[in-house]
Amino acid sequence: MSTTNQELNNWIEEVKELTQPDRIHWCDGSKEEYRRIVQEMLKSKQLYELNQETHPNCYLHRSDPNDVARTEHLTYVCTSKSETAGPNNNWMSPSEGHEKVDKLFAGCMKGRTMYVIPYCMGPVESPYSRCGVELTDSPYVAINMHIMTRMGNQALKRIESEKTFVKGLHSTGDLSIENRLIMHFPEELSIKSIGSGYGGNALLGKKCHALRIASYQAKTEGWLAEHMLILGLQSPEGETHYVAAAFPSQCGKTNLAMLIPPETYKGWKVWTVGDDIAWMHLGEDGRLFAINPEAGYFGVAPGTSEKTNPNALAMLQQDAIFTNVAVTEDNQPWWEGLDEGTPKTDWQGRPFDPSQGKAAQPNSRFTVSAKHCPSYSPEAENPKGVPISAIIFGGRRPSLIPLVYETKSWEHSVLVGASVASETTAAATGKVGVLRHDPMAMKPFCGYNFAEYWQHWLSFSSKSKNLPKVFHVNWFRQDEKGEFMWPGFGENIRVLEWIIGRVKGQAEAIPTPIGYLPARGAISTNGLDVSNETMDELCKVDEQGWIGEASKVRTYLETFGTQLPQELRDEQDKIIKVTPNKCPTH
Ligand code: OXD
Ligand code: MN
Repeated sequence: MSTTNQELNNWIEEVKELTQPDRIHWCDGSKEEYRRIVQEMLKSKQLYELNQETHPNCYLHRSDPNDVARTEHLTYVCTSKSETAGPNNNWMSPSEGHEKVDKLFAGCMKGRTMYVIPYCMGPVESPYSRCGVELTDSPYVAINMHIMTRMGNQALKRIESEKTFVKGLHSTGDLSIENRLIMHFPEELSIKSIGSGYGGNALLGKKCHALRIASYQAKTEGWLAEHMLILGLQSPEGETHYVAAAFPSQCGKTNLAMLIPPETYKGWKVWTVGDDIAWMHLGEDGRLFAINPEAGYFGVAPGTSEKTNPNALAMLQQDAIFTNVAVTEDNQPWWEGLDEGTPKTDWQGRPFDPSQGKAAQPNSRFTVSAKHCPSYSPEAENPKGVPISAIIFGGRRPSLIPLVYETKSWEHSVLVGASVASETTAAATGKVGVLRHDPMAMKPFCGYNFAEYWQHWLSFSSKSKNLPKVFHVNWFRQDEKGEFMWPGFGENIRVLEWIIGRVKGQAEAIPTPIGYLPARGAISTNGLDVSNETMDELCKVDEQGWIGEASKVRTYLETFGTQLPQELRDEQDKIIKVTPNKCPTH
């Protein structure tokens, strides 16, 4: 196969010369091709068949144990000026970046097949979608890209007519950390990633393209590329409001996007548009419209259960790829948190021995087509996207941060987004449970300087009078015994109901210096085992605590120096000046 796009042909020739693959396989995106690659991987033991009676077309992949998460310290943004990348990114000059990484790519595909994967992020017909081509020597990447993107002929056709695409070069290299680099060249619209087969490092359409490169493009072109789920909340009256929510990795985006309302919420329904990434553009009426650039879910397996996410369990019964989960006696996939089954073999293929750690790797994953999700919204295929009524920020915060509050203005919203902090999780290598600043949940994913990114967010208030309302939530508050105070999961619909109530001007709130908090009783606890005292605690403002929080946030924001937008300082000053004695409790 070849293409009429000369730039693509030339680039493939260059890469061929550099990496020296034995064969080149142009992916057409057909089911037949997917099946063929799976068969080859089964033969070479890069995939294992799971129980085909309980889980038809489900397979297991086991990664190198040193390659199970994103490696942020080896991820770079290579721009001509270091200020463009900002203090939030590791930086290298493009010439140094290319030189370093090309040395690793030299001859790395000898004996291997290079897959050419044209892909489209977003519905192929959408004006907001963007294409890319990934060249990779990993068949695991090829089959995952089949699920996660619209790829093959349909994408190539669009590339040929549009004549632009992001160039992504990937090789698993020797899988060693010493020879691993994940490099982004936003000014050239290109990515070079070597030494890892892990999703976030290797499925280049996802974090590398749809967030790091796209956020840079979005800034230049006036839109937003965000680490956000998109859901539609349908009320018993049949009205649907769309919400976009940014939480750091492993903080429950997939669970919230697929929420099933509890018994007491008869007639309510959550529609899933996306679980990880939102691209948002201003519509003619000034509303923000969002598309999900992905076509599948690369979700965290541990903790996914009948209680936390029944829709996810249902969609994982067929056609899914599992990575680094454990296996039961009868060869079904297993992970911690599942109610049924016991692990026989751990994620590394050893007989399970609890003294050696968890059965499933804490960042073990599933890859599955979005179309298998019972709550998948038909609107996810709408080329125009869905209108966003509310944006939610949140993180894992055991103390201080209330269950929910609404911001006071767009400028305040940007400050609240910029102030997001969360405990680290197993999605990236490093210690878990450490509180770190993660503005807009984009710390690992913003492809340029956060100071400019906040300025970009601020600029929307002068472009539209019809922007979504903005909220902050925290599902993770703990009491003095370390127990979660809010039940979370399906019960989070109670908070969504209040949020949409605010959008409609109906739900009651109390103004405080940090924003609008739910009035007592405004969030329904009907049928819930949560006392009024706990609700009061979850919805109060601890003045001293907030002064301390504000000072930590200020210290962080000031690391961006003179580039920090003054509006963020002003917004914070407003809170600090009025906080003592002005925070009503219920
Ligand atoms: C992800 C992540 O895989 O955020 O979505 O790490
Ligand atoms: Mn994510």
